[in-house]
Amino acid sequence: MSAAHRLTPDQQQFYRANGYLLGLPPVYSPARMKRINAELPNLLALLRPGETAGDIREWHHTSTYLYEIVMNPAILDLVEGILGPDFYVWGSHFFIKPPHSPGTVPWHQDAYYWPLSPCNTVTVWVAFDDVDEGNGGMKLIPGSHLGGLIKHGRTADANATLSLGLADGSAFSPDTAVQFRLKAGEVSLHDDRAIHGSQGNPSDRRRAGLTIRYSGTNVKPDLAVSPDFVAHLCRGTDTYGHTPYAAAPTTRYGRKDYRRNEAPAEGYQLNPVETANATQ
Ligand SMILES: O=C(O)CCC(=O)C(=O)O
Repeated sequence: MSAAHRLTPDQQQFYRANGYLLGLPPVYSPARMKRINAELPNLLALLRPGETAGDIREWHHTSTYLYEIVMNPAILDLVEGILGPDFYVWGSHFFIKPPHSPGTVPWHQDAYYWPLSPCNTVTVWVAFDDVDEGNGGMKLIPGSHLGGLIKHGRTADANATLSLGLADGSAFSPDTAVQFRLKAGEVSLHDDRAIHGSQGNPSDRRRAGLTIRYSGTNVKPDLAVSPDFVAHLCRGTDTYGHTPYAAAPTTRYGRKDYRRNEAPAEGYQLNPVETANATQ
């Protein structure tokens, strides 16, 4: 485990202004990350025919292997610097692009999909591999979280791994995007309204990342839309009582079973509040 790092006022200010943060100290040493990667096949072995690594969503509820990552104190320290002392974790989702895979992630804002209100969610993207422009690393439009939510449409990109996205040039300029570059064991942070996406991976290198979603305890899930929504309190106390909490898992590798129609393939539910308010 790597040494704890508390965000500096400058880092907090940068995140507030730009909607993302890079340049953080690693949360796992190379040796630890190697051991984490060595265990990953045990999780992949639980996938059913037709499923891909992208179907490993919220398995931190059922696998101590992932629960330990989402509860890593070095990660929680970073999140606390953004969300403050009281927050929970509710989401985890692998984005793995094998070598020579065309799959793209279209430009999108996470909050457009999630049945959560208000917008107060941070994603921690944990690099399982070195990621950069060569293997389809993520890109993000700085400051785009400040402009509100934009209506998403069906994407025309046949390689897209999400069904909805924002067309290039629709109310933002992709030329201003920042390329995320991380070493295995490092993380980036991004705001749930920041526009981001990624290209395919033409390289010989795998590009694997685990996204983890943390929300302030003031965030209320719409349980009518996502009746299975459940969280784990990470830090502090929850005086709001909006969110159901689950017990920690006890099995090293366990899969979550999805209810029929529970979630579309991309793993998000459309956010009824935010889609109604989105502007074009
Ligand atoms: O890993 C990627 O390329 C995209 C990740 C993403 O869309 C997300 O964190 O919401």
